[in-house]
Amino acid sequence: MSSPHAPTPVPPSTGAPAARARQGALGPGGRWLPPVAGLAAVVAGFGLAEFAAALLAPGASPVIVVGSLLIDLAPAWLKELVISLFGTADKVVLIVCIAVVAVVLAALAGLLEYRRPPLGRFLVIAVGLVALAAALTRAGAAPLDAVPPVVAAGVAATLLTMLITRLHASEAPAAAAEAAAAATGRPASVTPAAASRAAMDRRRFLAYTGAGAGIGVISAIAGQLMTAGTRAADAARALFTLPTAAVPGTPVPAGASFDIDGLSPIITPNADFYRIDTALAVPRIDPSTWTLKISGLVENEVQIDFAELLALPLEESTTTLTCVSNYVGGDLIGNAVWLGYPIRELLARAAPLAEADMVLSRSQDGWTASTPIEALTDDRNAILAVGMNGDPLPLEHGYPVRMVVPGLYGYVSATKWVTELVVTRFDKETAYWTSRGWSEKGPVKLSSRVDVPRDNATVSAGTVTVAGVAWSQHVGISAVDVQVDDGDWNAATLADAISVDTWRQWRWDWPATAGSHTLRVRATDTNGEVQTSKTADVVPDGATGLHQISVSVS
Ligand SMILES: Nc1nc2c(c(=O)[nH]1)N[C@H]1C(S)=C(S)[C@@H](COP(=O)(O)O)O[C@H]1N2
Ligand SMILES: [Mo]
Repeated sequence: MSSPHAPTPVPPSTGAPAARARQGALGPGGRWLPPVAGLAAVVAGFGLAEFAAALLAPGASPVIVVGSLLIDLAPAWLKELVISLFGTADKVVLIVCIAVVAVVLAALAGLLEYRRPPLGRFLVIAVGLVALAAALTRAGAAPLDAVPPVVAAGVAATLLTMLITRLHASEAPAAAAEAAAAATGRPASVTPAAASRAAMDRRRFLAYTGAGAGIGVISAIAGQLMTAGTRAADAARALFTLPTAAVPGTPVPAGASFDIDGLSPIITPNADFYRIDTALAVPRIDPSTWTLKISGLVENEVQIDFAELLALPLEESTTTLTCVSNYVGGDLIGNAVWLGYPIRELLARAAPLAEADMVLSRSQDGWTASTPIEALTDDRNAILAVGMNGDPLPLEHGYPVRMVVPGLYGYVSATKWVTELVVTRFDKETAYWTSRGWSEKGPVKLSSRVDVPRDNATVSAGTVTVAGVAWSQHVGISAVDVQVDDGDWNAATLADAISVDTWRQWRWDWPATAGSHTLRVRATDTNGEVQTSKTADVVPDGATGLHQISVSVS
């Protein structure tokens, strides 16, 4: 019987001394442990990131985000090659490729961390940074989209460090013994206490590896289950072909746009359209489950589903949408061609009672807006919109159905993800923003903006094009004037109007002289009202004042 402190011989190994020392206590097959640790760490990070994405940033799961980036970056010939080889399975092929690359990188990170710490961690963090950049540069990226990649890299790097540290600890005694043996020429030996500590470290290493991988797989599955509804909405939107308009809108006249660099395009592309809402995660509604209910002070309650809405004669209209929080010169404004059905027709079916003066619209996530009933029943194009610039409504702009009401700020009219209209009275109910200090009524104020030159730009003396947009919804713009410093007002040239409900471009050729100048713009509406120079804050019912910019002329 050997004493607890008697050295235990290590079984002779067959490799060269150097290789044996490196292999340490891992024994045959042990060289797989570092790459396996790398994989477990990455699976844990990836799984928790999927879970975080499902909770906070649906649509920003690392695979989707990196995949979309690769799709955008891939040269045209490669895309065509993949599509010609794999057809509609191209996305599956892409995801399989990403998975293979991820497995290789994970194994490599494990090896690097084992052989040359902290290179493995660095590799994981570098890949995380690429995913982070991909997440934040996507069109419509939200700050929360940063969470999944940060979680992925943070969890993977931490777990990898822990696992490899255990692994090194588990083989330290044997490695030390082998090193001593090589130095003394005597057979290598490890004390039983050290050997049992090593065995314990080894068991811990294996347990943590398994636990990490297990947690990763379970969180990824949980994330997938949580976003099943999301995917139904996304898939439905992707398959949805917008019906054609039964009533086409006024075509945008060719003369509505000036070709001037930096001037806002007359129609704002969906990807550039401002977004304002209280939704932390964009509501995802499966349109096959969507209904709109009209109730309250009505003779007949009305309910309509998505298929019924699409079957109605849809109308196209171009309407500018703007936010009450838009400061003078701000960019919370856009103009789109909407496709939808007049709300007035649906309200007529419900037959509102005479006492009703307001419609409280409610979104799927519980946001509300209070709209004067006459704005929804008069002849303006107040619609339940399903299309925006020829596409189904983007998810963040209200898919599948939102309201668009010309002439009113968004907070009192433009309910996205709308599911309910309650016909009621202003003295009975308030809405989300009107119960938080904003005005009950929110007509859009007459305003104008200089787009070119940019504020603080430097231009050369001579003729300088000054241009921008002006709007007076539901009334129309009749004139725009520009003032340089405190000089006279100069009449700008107006582009053609689409309708009184859209903004209008203007331009003026400025004979610019050297020095620093201030340019100021002022619009006049078709009622002869001149835009006020009196400044008002955005609270409670929209900013006023004149937009001015500074330009230095050299
Ligand atoms: N469901 C819902 N709809 C909403 C909001 C919101 O927070 N939730 N914000 C409103 C506000 S304040 C504005 S200005 C417009 C903005 O619409 P957009 O994001 O499509 O530009 O949506 C309106 N509709
Ligand atoms: Mo708004």
